[in-house]
Parts: sequence; structure tokens; C-alpha cells
Amino acid sequence: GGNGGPSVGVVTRTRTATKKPSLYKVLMLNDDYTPMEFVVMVLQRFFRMDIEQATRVMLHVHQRGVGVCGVFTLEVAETKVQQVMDCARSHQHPLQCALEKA
Ligand code: TYC
Repeated sequence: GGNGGPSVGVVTRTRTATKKPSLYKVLMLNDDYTPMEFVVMVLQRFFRMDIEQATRVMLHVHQRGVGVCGVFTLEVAETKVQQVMDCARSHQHPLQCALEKA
């Protein structure tokens, strides 16, 4: 710039922390005793599904043995599993929920 020679600009960008957190699937497991309506209620309450989506996931688990409720960071996934297990236990249902690295 100005009256001197050619301007040479050097653009430097500082790399910020962009490492993505590991993700975990929350899995719902089938059993022979937990009522279908209870599983649908759990999927609505803890995974923010509407009744149609919750019913689809419940039927998938019922027919295939296991299904994905959602994918979350570790802390959130652990909390979801704990909430589902606490709710099932308090209603005396054997419903099981588990984590799996996505
Ligand atoms: N198999 C159960 C029944 O027939 C229903 C059920 C569905 C249970 C999904 C658990 O994760 C589950 N009452």
C-alpha cells in the first residue's frame, strides 16, 4: 500500500477448538412384560417423540428386539438411560435401555 512496493498480506487464522464430541446411541431393548403403551409413553416423555414416531419405534423394538431412541453426547445419553431405567423400575416394568458408541 501507500507509495512503497507491492503490498504483501499474510492472513493468519487461529484454529479454535472444533473437535467434535463422541456420540452415543441410546438403545431400547424388547422384553415380554413391559406394556406397549408404557414404552410409547417413555419414548414421548424422554425422547420428545410424537405418538406416531414413538409407536413406530416401539413396534420396531417389539418385532426386532432392539431399536435406537436417539443419538446424543455421552453425558446426555447416560442421563436418558438413567431416566428411562428409573421410570421403568418405579412402575415395576423390566424395560431395559442401553448405550452404544455411534
Ligand atoms: N414386547 C412387549 C409386549 O409385547 C412390548 C415392548 C416393546 C416391550 C418394546 C419393550 O422395548 C420394548 N408387551
